[in-house]
Amino acid sequence: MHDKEKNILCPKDACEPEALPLDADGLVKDFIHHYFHHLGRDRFCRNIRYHYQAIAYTVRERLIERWNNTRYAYIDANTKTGYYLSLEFLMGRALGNAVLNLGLDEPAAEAMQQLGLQLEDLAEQEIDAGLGNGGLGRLAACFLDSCATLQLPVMGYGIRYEYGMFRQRIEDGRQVEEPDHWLRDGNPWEMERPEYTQRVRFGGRCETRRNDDGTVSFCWLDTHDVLAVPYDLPIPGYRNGTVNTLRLWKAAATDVFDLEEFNAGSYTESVAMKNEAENITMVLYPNDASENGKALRLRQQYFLASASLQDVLERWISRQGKVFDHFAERNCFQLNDTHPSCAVPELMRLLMDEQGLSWDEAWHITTHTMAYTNHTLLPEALEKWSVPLFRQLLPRLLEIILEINARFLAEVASRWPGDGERLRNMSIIEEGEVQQVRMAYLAIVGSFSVNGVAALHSQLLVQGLFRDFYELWPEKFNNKTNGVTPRRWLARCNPGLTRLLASRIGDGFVADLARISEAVPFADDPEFRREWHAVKRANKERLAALVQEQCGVAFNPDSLFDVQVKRIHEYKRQLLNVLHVIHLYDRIKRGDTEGWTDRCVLIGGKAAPGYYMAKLIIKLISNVARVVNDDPVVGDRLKVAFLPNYRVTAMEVICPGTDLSEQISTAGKEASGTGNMKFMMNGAITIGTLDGANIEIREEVGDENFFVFGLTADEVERERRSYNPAGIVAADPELERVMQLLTSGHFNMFEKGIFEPIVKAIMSPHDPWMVAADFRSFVKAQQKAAAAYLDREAWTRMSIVNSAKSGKFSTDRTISEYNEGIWHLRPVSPINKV
Ligand code: 4GP
Repeated sequence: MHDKEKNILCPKDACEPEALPLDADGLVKDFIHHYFHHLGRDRFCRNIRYHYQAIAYTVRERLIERWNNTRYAYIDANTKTGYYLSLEFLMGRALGNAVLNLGLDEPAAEAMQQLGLQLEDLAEQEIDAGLGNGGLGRLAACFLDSCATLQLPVMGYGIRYEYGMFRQRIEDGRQVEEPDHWLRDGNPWEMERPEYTQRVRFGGRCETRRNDDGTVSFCWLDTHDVLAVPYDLPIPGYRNGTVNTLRLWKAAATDVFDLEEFNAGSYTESVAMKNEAENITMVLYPNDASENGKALRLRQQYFLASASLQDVLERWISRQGKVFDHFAERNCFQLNDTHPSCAVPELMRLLMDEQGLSWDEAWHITTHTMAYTNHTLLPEALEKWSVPLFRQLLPRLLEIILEINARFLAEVASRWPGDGERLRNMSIIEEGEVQQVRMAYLAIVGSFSVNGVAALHSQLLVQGLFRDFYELWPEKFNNKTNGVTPRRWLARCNPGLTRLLASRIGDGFVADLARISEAVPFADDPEFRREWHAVKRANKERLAALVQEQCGVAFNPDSLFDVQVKRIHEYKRQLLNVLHVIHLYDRIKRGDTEGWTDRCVLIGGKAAPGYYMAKLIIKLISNVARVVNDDPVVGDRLKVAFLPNYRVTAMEVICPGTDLSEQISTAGKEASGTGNMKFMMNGAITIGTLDGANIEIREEVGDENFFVFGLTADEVERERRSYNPAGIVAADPELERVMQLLTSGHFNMFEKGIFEPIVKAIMSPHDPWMVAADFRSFVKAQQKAAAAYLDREAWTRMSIVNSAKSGKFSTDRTISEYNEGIWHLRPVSPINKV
């Protein structure tokens, strides 16, 4: 391991290299250098992977120059820093994004052409960095892009999982999971930084010692330590010279062999110990918005929190000394959901046990630096860890948590004297057969800010889940509506539309999406509409080619492309979408096709491997698709496909080619949604419930440019009490026929009874997702959409308006709000030598 004390300083200016050229010739020269000298390939090598690696290294070194300059500028500015702590960063591919943000798109494409290569073919070689499940992880990735673009000193901290999100194959209509060994061919974008390795402790026991001077100190003894080795990824801002850092931790064993065991001949056992340490960062838990509960997951969470906080403290001490008076003014930690919330007691521990601060001093710092974002209202996703597990794995942390709780409950008791029930409800420790630590409560108590991710979600949080806390500390609670980065989700994924927009309003909207509204008047310009339609049409052809290749289903680009891609979850109601597909099929079979709009329905998404119903829904979609697509009577009127292995890279082709964006969750359940924003930005029109950010999208585009349907969140809760799906089905002959097709086994002729659990779920008066309740209004909204699509001019107009009114949904806006309301960081521009 590197010795931190023995770093040899590089004389600042003496060894700094010349700035690298940004023109095509310069790129060609460096590409050739990397290909032959660095990668060691020769003229006989035909493997395109090495071409990708050569261009990746060529781009990377241009990032590194800016990365160093950014670091120097931050050190010089000596200003407050933000840290985004997240167990997930769903980054996708890096090459295209780096090329775009560095402004190298044209020279890089030209350089590759000079070499007889296509830049886009090389980009296709890159494996997605799939270090996340879905919305929460992708949001973290968009946030990093926006922080760098706004030149905010923000560093991301996460885990370098050896295996990211599993790859999904569909076999006989069912999901099969395969490991995603994304690092197999190396990762040219990461830089190992062993000199910043940290040591993270687990297990052992605690001792309280009375010192000679009467003070008490706490010791955490006999721990099993694991090393955290950082790998840094460059995060380029958009054409501004800033490159921020995402630091991902990998676990490594402290000593490769435990000598004692080795001497005793237990070679294999001692190697097994090494495995146990390294297992911590082996695999991403593939659960989206639902329970994990496994000890290894808690280890991951603490590992991230501890390594990151130690890293920040070490940097602080190296620059400011062991004085923490101004630490809270100069540092801010944003916790991405409760996953990293061990950071609250861990910062307390580090400040008290290792830096000698008093409880009150440490608590002041902790509660002035931590901020917590909640991403879901689903109760099953609210993390709880059993007290016995905590005691075994993190005994010192548990002591601190219990002390935090005792002091907190005293505050509650003084505010509401004699209210035992409130004390029980608000306690960080849930009583029961096995006591549990409620991580969300720990995060709220330890933070100065708690936010939801869309207006409705933030409102429901303070009215429901967190009501008691809101009554106690209303000032802590706020909303920060999500967004997506317009770099990846417009400029990069939809160059055709970007060029068209730029031809009329200039290209300023890429860095300042509010300006996209300047395109609104062009919705009335027939020539602009014609060009818009042509771009959409080309994007639909690209999407159709993907569907053909991946699913073997022919999508006709003249049809309405109706798309729902996201994690498979009952609350997101892919099932409602399937019921509508079955209804359309039924209409065709009955000959009820007057004024028909041809439609291609695409559904994609991964199900958590242990989520039985979600997996069954995938099977149903696949089976319905087979019956529909194979029926010659149906023909082009309806096509259905399930796209396997939905991921960031697939969405980059999907959202530009979509006409109709399905955002159909049961109202009150989807915290925000961000797919909805990507579709809108690319000119798809939403069919959606009044849920999450759909509400704000509708506010922006107006009711006439949005197909709304379904119960509101309030209505859902009201109607739930007397919900009677059997009555709803009986009163709706079309829904009855759909249910009849399902129960008769029409879609599972040789797989008797497999969909019974689905029928039962729909027909249950306790169906939490109330699928039957919204069927009729969904069908009506779909009819409206289908009719609207037949009027190409009107549809294109709506499409333009959607895109032109997407300005609010840039993460630049979201991050500006985080900064103004929570972080208070000053933008810093690097002294731009390059
Ligand atoms: C997701 C929410 O389900 C989604 O509505 C939201 O847009 C996204 O977070 C980002 O805020 N939640 C998760 C999760 O991905 O694991 O809880």
